[in-house]
Amino acid sequence: MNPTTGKMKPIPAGDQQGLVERLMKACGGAYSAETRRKYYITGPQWAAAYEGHALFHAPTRKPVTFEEVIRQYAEIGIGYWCTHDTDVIPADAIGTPRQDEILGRIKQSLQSHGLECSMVTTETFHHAVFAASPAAESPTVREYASSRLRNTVRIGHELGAKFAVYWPGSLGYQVQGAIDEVQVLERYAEGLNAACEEDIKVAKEKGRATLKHCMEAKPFEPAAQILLPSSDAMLALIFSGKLTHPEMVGLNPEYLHELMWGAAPRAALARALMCGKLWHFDINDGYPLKHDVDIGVGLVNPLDWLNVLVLLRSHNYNGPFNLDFKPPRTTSNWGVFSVSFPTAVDRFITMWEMAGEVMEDPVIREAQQALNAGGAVSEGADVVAITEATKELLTLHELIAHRLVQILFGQHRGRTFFDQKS
Ligand code: 3MF
Ligand code: MG
Ligand code: MG
Repeated sequence: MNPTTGKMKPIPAGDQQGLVERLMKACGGAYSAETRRKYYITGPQWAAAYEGHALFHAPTRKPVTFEEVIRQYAEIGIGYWCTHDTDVIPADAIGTPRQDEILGRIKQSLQSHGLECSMVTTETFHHAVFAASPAAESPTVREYASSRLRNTVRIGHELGAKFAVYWPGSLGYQVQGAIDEVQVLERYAEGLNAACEEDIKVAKEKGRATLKHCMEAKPFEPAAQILLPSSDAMLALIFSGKLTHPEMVGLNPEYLHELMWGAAPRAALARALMCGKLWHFDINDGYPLKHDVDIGVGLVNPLDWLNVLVLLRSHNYNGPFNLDFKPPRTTSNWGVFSVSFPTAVDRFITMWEMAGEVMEDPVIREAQQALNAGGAVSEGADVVAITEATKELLTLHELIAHRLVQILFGQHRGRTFFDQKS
């Protein structure tokens, strides 16, 4: 039966929040704020304050202050907050007494709501000054970009952050030929070096540990061609010999940014883990080979997400899970905090718990042990004998995939749809 056919009585505007609230309750399965706070889940200022605007889109929501975001995160149970410098400090107030005044208000807000600032990041992609990228030809633009990065490091220490993230945004070009890519990359590395040097200095003054500097790649947008399009490209930069402190620089992969170029996100994360550089992780969802749609975690690829979390749990990833998604334009200001964020957090926690079940599952465990034990062959066996020896075992690959889907569906807990044959 299609509920959208037939004449429905219009819902008065004043009744709509109540309806959404009632259906949210009917969904059931919400975690308490206390439980949510146990996870290292971080909420960005920009995600909650996103007004729904884009190149072809006018805003659909009203501006939201950091006080409101912090208050709402606290209520939901998101224990950590992060921000770009210009999300909270207007560009013309950066580095002025106004900045100190704003930082004072942020600290007060965080403190009174029991939140911590986990991460700070520099916006080097939105303002017109970065039209030719933060590593532009003009030395004055580069010096300005460097001063912004250094300033963000100081903000990070002031707010008690442990991480600084760098998404280079417009590091690339629309039309080819004007820039020398090698030179631009070297100049970009100089900016990072300046941030690390500043960090060492400030950390010493404040008696704090240095920040973890995390690079974030995205394959397309906002430049037509991007010089560091993937986490692997970022690893090449880190290990290029151009960084003065490569030990201070790691990665902040974003799930969708890897999926966008067609990567298997799990494999991209595995390469970062192998290099000891998976320090921070932006969690969201979307589609391969499309633009950056920043959908809430688990809404598109829950099975892949389950597998990603199994990998991260298996390798003891203990960094932040940063909710870098965009509440859809169809969600209201009220809906951002009553539906978008709590449901994103709850899907994450559910998938995290399911990943634990996968790791404990006796079927998967026995299948994996058998695969790793391999088949028995006699000494000096030839290629045919070696192949034959594991032939039946390899069917377990498909069986494991089936079992993972069963866990996702809850069938391992006895969920049935109709007659289940024993
Ligand atoms: C862009 C992003 C950015 C980065 C942010 C962190 C606006 O696609 O993902 O979010 O995550 O700049 O530094
Ligand atoms: Mg994104
Ligand atoms: Mg991101």
